[in-house]
Amino acid sequence: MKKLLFMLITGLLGPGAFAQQKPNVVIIYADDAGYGDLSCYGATKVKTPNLDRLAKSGIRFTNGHATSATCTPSRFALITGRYPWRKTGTGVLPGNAAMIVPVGQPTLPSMMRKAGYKTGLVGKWHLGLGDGKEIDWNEDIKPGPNEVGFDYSFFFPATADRVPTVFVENGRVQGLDKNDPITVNYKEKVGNEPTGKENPELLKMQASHGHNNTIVNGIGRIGFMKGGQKARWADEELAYAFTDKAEQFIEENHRHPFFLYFALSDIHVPRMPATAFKGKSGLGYRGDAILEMDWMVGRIMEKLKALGLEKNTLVIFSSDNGPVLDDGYVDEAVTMQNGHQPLGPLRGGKYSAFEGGTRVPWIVSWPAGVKAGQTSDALISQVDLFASFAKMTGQPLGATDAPDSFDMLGALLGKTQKGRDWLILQGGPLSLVQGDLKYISPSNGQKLMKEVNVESGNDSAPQLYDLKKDVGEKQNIAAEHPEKVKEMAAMLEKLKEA
Ligand code: NG6
Ligand code: CA
Repeated sequence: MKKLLFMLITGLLGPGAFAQQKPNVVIIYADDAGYGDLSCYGATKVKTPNLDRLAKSGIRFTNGHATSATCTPSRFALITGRYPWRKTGTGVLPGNAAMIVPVGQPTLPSMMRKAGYKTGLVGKWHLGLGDGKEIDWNEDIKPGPNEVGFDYSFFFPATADRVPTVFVENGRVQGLDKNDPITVNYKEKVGNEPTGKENPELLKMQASHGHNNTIVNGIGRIGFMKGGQKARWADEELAYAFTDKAEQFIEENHRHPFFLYFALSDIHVPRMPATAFKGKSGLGYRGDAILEMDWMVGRIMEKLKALGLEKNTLVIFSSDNGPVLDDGYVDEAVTMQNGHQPLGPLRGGKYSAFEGGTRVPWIVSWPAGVKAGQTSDALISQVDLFASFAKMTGQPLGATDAPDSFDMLGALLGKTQKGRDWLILQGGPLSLVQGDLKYISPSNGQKLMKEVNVESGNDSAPQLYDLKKDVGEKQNIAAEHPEKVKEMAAMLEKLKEA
């Protein structure tokens, strides 16, 4: 009888009727947003009302981490459930790199698809494209996100400062004129368009370091390109273009459970926000980009509300690595800092082994499943989202799937404050966090990365910090605890082999 009733209702309402019980999942993944860049994390010089509201409606995590202090490796971990440093070639990729996400192995989106979700990527990809042969930007570009689990994708290949500066939709460059084919080269100049190096007078924003190859939209890029004139984006439209596509994906798929990975370009360089945001923060374009980022979050929340989905949608906001002020352009982030503290109480920043490299804003909201108004100190990593969502959606994981991903669903949903017992972090050197202690392995690189003005965390001696007492990592207590240092160094080695 029950079965009959089920069949009848399913027949009447369609297969989505029951599946819709599962929450939709939206990961909003900012680029280079620091722990102190949001007002709900203590920023006072800039306001992020939409993010603050999101945090109030759910949980604000104080000890949530990206796996790494740069983009590509953090994204690799998020998508594969595997630590990036286990695989070579997972550092920051050029725009013409081959895809590093293995085809045919389970990924976070392919797992969600198996669980009955429609899956979409909108925004920054930066995990490579193609199989290693030179990419032909004028044909179907494969493999890419659609071959590793996304039903839909609209993205730019690498970063906003790397060529090609075009959108790719489901493997095709958007708006490409066949008579003006695209060529990309990261070794030498192609075509005869001006470069930042040869023609700095043509730039609307000067480079402080690097970024002096092909000029697109008045901005010097990393890498050279020619062709595709009509397909090139204007930086000022990135936020609108991505938000429109994200909304469209939600609109088109809201009758099924959907999984949207919304990877923002903000607040990465070149910071060139929409004109509407320019000058609005009083902190230069970096602050204006924070306002734009917050606006994007607001638009997504409004869309969910308009479709009646705000209660049963789990929204996560986080960032791929910590903050940096001068990342290669003269954009007033430094001169107009005006007291803003992108790191909050942390030390280091983007690229760094100190907490500022990987400890990032992390908000979870799901009104139907998570109690509002919580703060959690649980230690969690983005590498854990794979196993946690597998648990949530009832997907079994094979023995070799997502090997570094732990089921942290209880912590993510605020059922417990207990997170991981330990976590490996990647700045330059690897660190091991265990309980309150953090061990940074010795390394010989420079201590201060001068161009970006970030403390790397490199030291030829081992470092040990008590994060509970000293989240700013000011007191290296390694000399007082030689046994602990030895133990944690050995544990890190063992975990690396595992
Ligand atoms: C660096 C770039 C920096 C940024 C970074 C990647 C220079 C001088 N610096 O090499 O601007 O693009 O790579 O950032 O070129 S990430 O957030 O994608 O990891
Ligand atoms: Ca980044």
